[in-house]
Amino acid sequence: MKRNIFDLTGRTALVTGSSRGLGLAMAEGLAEAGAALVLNGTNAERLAAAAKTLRAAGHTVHEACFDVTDEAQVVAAFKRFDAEGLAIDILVNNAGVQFRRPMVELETADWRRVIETNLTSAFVMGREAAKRMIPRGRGKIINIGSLTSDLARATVAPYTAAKGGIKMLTRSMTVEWAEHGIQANAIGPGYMLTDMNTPLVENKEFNAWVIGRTPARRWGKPDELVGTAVFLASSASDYVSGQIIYVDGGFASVM
Ligand code: GCO
Repeated sequence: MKRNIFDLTGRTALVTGSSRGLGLAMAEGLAEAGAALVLNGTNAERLAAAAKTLRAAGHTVHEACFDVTDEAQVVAAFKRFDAEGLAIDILVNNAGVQFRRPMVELETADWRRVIETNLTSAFVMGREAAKRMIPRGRGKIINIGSLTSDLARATVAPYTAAKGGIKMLTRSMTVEWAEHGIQANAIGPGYMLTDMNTPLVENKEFNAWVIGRTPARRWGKPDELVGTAVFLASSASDYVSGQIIYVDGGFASVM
């Protein structure tokens, strides 16, 4: 029987920021497709709780508690993976923060923090992963973008700049690494029901705007990213690279 091209059995997936929210939802979906997981976060207790739940579901889960914005911690983490014989086949750069403030009121330190977390960390993680993927001749990198990878909204300039950068970093990864069997792509989530967006959901005016502006007339659910994540993590996407796939209820496609 022809192999299931979406099967991730035998592959190991590292998902940054995966103790909750979109990262945890995608990690669970990759595990259900057969992948072993490396969960990442900076809160050891939250990470352990997420790992316990996924292990209880029968999945193979490693925990990697480190800060993706700290280059030394990232380099050390990959050296630990090397020492443990843990080959990262799939990297999902999901870790991110949001900070909403008009630019004229925005401190440079807050700008830098968002850029470091949402963009620079994806570069550093990607570089360390690619150093190991290139000799193996294969790898999957999935960068998590946003509607703001293409569309700007007021008060989220650093997030928008970072997510726009994620789209072009994905293409830079493609131009340098595709010949080595690495496919780098991005997912652009629409307005999703996450902790980060709770203030928006609870704001009646903003909630009404999202519902009216989104053709599907609803917020997205984190597990609605799983299908695209599994596709981009699997051999089904071996000839796809440099793309950003919007999972947004149609938001980015209409005026
Ligand atoms: C915001 C939201 C958005 C969404 C998402 C949309 O303040 O507008 O946080 O940025 O989270 O990124 O794709």
